[in-house]
Amino acid sequence: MRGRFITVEGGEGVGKTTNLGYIRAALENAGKQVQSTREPGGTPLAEQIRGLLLDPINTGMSADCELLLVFAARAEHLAKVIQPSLESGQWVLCDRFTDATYAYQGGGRGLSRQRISELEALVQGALRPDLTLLLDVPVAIGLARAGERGSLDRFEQEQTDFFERVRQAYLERAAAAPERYRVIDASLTLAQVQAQIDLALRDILAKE
Ligand code: Z5A
Repeated sequence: MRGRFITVEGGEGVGKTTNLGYIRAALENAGKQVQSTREPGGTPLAEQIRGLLLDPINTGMSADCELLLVFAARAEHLAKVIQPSLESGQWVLCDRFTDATYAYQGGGRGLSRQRISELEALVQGALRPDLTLLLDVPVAIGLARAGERGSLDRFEQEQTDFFERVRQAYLERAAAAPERYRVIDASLTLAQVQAQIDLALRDILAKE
């Protein structure tokens, strides 16, 4: 049986990395084989594209170049990891996917959603996540949490209004398709965040 595709999304410092291991363990405890991966990246070539996207040396990259690099990495990731894993029955747990493109390149950079959706159709065909956990925190909290790390990548150097647009784009997408998204209030304590994640996973696991 084909596996399920779960994505974890959110802006800066919302706690995706912190919670991915927890989500993986919850799925494995339910008897699922899990392939964890991330975007941009997930294959050697796509990780090289990630390097181009995040490197501050590329400040000033055109928004269209950024968009096409994101989808180039995604095409490789889908062909080499996501599709084969799903077809072999594994559950794929992905740190960011195309919702991030709508949020960062659409909301943040102001690119046309129509153009993003055309590339989405070209690269993904009908494939969409079965469940998207959107970890949501006010931008100031996320930036404060992320700011505790060292050097900033090319996206992290953006200003607060960029991240506000990213957040709004995510929330609008979640509101438009509530059957696919679970919005998690990630401003709460880790235990409270993980209780919400448990609830969200219970639904998809119950459908099996
Ligand atoms: N990007 C794009 O533009 N278009 C696309 O299509 C895709 C991606 C797919 C790389 O993403 C960049 O790619 C991303 C968008 C762009 N750029 N940005 N910005 P990434 O996922 O690799 O990088 P990130 O967004 O910078 O992730 P992050 O900052 O590492 O955030 P996080 O993983 O969500 O947070 P964290 O590291 O788990 O937590 C941050 C801190 O908060 C840490 O100290 C935790 O201990 C703490 N934390 C976490 N949860 C809590 C709670 N509940 N309470 C208190 N403290 C907490």
